[in-house]
Amino acid sequence: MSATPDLTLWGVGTSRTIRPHWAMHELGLSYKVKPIGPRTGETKTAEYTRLNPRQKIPLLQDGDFCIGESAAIVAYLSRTYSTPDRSLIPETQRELAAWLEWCFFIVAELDSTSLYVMRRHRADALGHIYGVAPEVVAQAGEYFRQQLRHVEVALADGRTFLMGDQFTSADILLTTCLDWAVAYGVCICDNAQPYLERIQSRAAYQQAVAANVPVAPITPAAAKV
Ligand SMILES: N[C@@H](CCC(=O)N[C@@H](CS)C(=O)NCC(=O)O)C(=O)O
Repeated sequence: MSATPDLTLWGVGTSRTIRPHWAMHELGLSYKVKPIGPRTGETKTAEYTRLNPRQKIPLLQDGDFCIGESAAIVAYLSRTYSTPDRSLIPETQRELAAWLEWCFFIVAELDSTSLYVMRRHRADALGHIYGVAPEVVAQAGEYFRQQLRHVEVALADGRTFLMGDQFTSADILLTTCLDWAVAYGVCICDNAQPYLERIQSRAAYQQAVAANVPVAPITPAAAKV
């Protein structure tokens, strides 16, 4: 690996695209941005499809290496570019396993099974494609609240971050889901609210929010909410 990485991040404007922006700001990495947005047709161009046949954002190019899936990109950045001073990943094997457990839990239960289901079936989001289904949206919101109890239990011991004293990329994944839930009017639990405010005060979070803004306005149906 070269001393100065050649990083390009494709994608802005959603709860998934902000994750790698944020990880790179936490790690102090310089990178180029290709500000393509969701549902704009920009993920379907020949150039982009060659890089990412799945035609989804975000996508990271690190030199000649490409990786998609926001959680995988964040894990890759965490493992490749953490330093003793700036680390997004725990050190011991067991802590690493617990970190992975949180990452999979957040992506599977909070993002895919709850929030993305809401997105697909809300009238103001992708309901025009997948069908407007208020009952499904309500159930998915309730499922989110149930699953969030596991986070609340973990935070109830007074820890600062999901893994304790160390901020890791699991916190990046969780915060983006909490932001998304708040935007959808899902009540987040008592311990999650102060946690969210604590994390949102991080400089790297605010830099990522600024970096994740689309160049042209994204229509409500395409945006994260
Ligand atoms: N599981 C993927 C989901 C990526 C995804 O669905 N991205 C959407 C935007 S949030 C997308 O690119 N949709 C295709 C498009 O907008 O053209 C991840 O976390 O990266």
